[in-house]
Amino acid sequence: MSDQTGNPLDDPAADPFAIAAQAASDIARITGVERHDIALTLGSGWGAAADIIGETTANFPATEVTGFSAPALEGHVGTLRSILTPRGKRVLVIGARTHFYEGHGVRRVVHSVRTAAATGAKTMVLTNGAGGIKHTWKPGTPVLISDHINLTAATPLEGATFIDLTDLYSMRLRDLARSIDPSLDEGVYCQFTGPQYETPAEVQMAKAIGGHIVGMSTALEAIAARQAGMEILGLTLVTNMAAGIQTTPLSHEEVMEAGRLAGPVISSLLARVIGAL
Ligand code: 8IG
Repeated sequence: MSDQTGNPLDDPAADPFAIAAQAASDIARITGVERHDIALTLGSGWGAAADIIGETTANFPATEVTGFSAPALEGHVGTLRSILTPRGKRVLVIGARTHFYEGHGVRRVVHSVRTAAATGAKTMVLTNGAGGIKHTWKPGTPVLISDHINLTAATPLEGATFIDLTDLYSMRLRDLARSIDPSLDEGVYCQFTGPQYETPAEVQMAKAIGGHIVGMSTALEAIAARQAGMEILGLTLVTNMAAGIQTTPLSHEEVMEAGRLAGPVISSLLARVIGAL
């Protein structure tokens, strides 16, 4: 049974993996594709990449799939796509991220990842837009995620589920991405809860504990992807210098604009990486 929101994940007694399996069968029915090989979550700034990865064979609202919620934010497209790459791989493109700050709980945040795993995907590519702490990263710089620090005080794991997170962001896939763009830098992603951006003091804390990127997604999703046995590639578009690193205030418009400007470059990067997987 679902509660009045109509989302079955909101029933505490429900099994989130059974709901993900149902979602995967919805996707197979809608797309006519029995199994996907790769899943790709598109974050802020990465949206245009889907168009050049391959041939879109299905494009549909995420809300047609069990457990998915309507998009909360401009710049986050609430659609799912099935793409066939030139080399014959099936890519499930998730343009419908649910953020932790929406307050629907971690099960909903990681549902797309669990669904991707249930469709058969062995590789999870997580992209996001975020703030950069390194001064050398100007807005519009893509960087690889090398590791994360989860500052949400939440986890997608339930009960005594001990999961190893060594090499969470696969060295093999980072090397593969660097073979396509040797200039790619990498850094540690700190997931804050949001939705407010950090204070300058919080950015200094993130820096002091070993962080290089501040954002509001990805870490919880990566944990769920690892639990599901997937190999993970994390890519950040630095859309802004983190608060206090630059002297002017952060604005959502600035973030969207940096995404627009960097769009063509990072889209071709992402398409080439996906093509090489
Ligand atoms: I786009 O500076 C984007 N998302 N936490 N901080 C956090 N999230 C972000 C930022 C940022 N920029």
